[in-house]
Formats: sequence, structure tokens, C-alpha cells
Amino acid sequence: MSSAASLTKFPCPMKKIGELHVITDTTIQSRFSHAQLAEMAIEGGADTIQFRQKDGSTREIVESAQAVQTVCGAHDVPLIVNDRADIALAVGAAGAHFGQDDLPIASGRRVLPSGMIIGASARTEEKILEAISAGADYIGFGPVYQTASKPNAELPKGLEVLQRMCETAHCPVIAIGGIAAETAYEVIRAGAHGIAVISAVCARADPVAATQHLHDEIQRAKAKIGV
Ligand code: TZP
Ligand code: MG
Repeated sequence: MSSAASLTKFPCPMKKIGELHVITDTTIQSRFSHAQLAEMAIEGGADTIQFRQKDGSTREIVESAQAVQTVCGAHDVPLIVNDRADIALAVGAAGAHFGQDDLPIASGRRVLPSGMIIGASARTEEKILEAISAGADYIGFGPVYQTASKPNAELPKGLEVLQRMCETAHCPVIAIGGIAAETAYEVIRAGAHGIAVISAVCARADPVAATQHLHDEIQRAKAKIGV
């Protein structure tokens, strides 16, 4: 998004944040590795890959993340590493994403070079503003809908709350949680800068086609809004 409209909405200088974040996952499916998923998602039009692996040793995680970074680097697509600033740095990723139980955003800012992207999960207006003032470049907000991909996820927030949070945040909001091609349009219309998905790509028979469909729906909504 590089239009005047985006500059009006986000007046502070900011890094370019993608609109279609595909989160690679090898727990809800075992057909594909993280790197294979990244390759297919990029082919389908994902403009950001998030590597998210909760299990395994640090050595295993860093090896998987490195393989994903090799794919992302070859296509010049930013990689965001979930939870782990050390692994983001180790593999040369574009950024890291922290939840409320991870490294605090201000600490992440101290650890990571200023050019790296930091995303923050935040579910209330207070937490959103706190994360932004601590240095988050974008907010991950959700779950918007019911999700089976995150154990113990909170109850769905819905579109109205999403819209309110997007109005509060003076930085891009990436909506997450149960978003599929059928709902991507309304999520963007509610004010989200973009979406992050796991199952809508990783659990689909054809991850490339699934990503293309999501991409098309985002573009259709952005065209309607005029951004
Ligand atoms: N954080 C909030 S919901 C969620 C995460 C990681 C899971 C998103 O997965 P899906 O399959 O797109 O609902
Ligand atoms: Mg986390």
C-alpha cells in the first residue's frame, strides 16, 4: 500500500508491511515442510511469510527457519519469525512477531536492529496503544473468527471489534484467526491492512491456489475501498 490514503491513515514513517501473511505450520498438516509451504505461498502471491514453530529444539527450529529464509530471500519476500528474536537474527529474517507472553516489544526493539519489522499481538485498545508506543510496526489482532489452529485461542472477536481496533491503531493491523477466502473481503473492508492465515493455506489441498484466492479477495476489497 503506497497511496496517499495509506499515508493519511498512518502519518508516522513506517516500514512496508505486507497484506497477505502466510504462517507456515507443520502441526495442522504433515504433507509439506515450512520451506515448501513458503515456496507455494509465495507462488500464490503471499507478500509476507511468518515462520511459526512451537516444538522442537532450538537447533531444529533454527534449521527450519533457515530453510524458509532461503526461500524468502530468493524471492525477496520478508520473513517474520514468530516468538524468537534470536532466531530471526540468526537466519537474517526481516522481522519478528511477539505475543503477550513473549519478549516485550520494547525489549525486542533493543535486541533487534531498527530496520527490522516487529509485529505485536494485542487484543485490546490499551494493549494495542502500548505495543505501538513500545515500537511495534504492526499489530496482529484476533481471533476474528473461530480457529482450530491455535489451542486455547480466545473467543472470536468479530468484525465490529476488529473495526474499532483498526480505528484505534495508527499502524497497520493484520487480522488473524479463522480467516478464509470467503471472509478476507469483509475483514479488509472492516479496516484491516492485511490478514494472516494458517489453515486457509496450509490445510488446503492446493496451497498455491488457496493463496491466490486470498490474494484476489484482498485486492478486490482494497479496490472497493480505494486504497
Ligand atoms: N493467533 C490468533 S488466531 C491464530 C493465531 C496464531 C491461528 C490462526 O490460524 P487460522 O488457521 O488461520 O485460523
Ligand atoms: Mg508467541
